[in-house]
Amino acid sequence: MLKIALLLTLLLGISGCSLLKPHYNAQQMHSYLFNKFDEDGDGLITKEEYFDFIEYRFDQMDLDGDGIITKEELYNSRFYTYLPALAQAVFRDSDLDKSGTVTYKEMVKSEEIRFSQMDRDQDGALTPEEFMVNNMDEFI
Ligand SMILES: [Ca+2]
Ligand SMILES: [Ca+2]
Ligand SMILES: [Ca+2]
Repeated sequence: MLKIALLLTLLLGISGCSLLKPHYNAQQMHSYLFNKFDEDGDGLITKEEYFDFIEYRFDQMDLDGDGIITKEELYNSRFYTYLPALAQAVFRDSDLDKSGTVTYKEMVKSEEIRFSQMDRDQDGALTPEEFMVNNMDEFI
C-alpha cells in the first residue's frame, strides 16, 4: 500500500512537472501565443481579437475581480504557473506607474502601445511576422 502511494506520488510529480512547465522554444512559444490571440484562426490578429484576449487574460489574473492585479494575484495565477517568465514580463511592462500593481486601465494602455509598435504597417492587424512575444529571449 505504501509502495503504491509512493509510486502514485512519483508519477503525479513527474506528470505534474511536465504539465506545469512546458518547455517551449522561442518558435513554439510564438505560434502558441499567436494562436491564442487569433480567435478565428485566419492567420491575422485583429485589434479586436488582441484586446479580447488581453481582457480575458486580465480577468484570469485578477483573482478577486477588483480590477487590479496585485503581485500576489500574479504569482497565484494560472498564467504565472504555466509561463512564469512571460507573466512577469507582462506584469512589469503593464505596471506603467511602477506602483507594484496593475490596473485594467494600465494593462489596456500598455497593450495599446505594444500593439501599435508591433503593427508596423499600421493596418490594425498583426501578421505572424509583426506579432512579437514579450521578452522572447527568456525562452531561448
Ligand atoms: Ca484573426
Ligand atoms: Ca485583484
Ligand atoms: Ca499590421
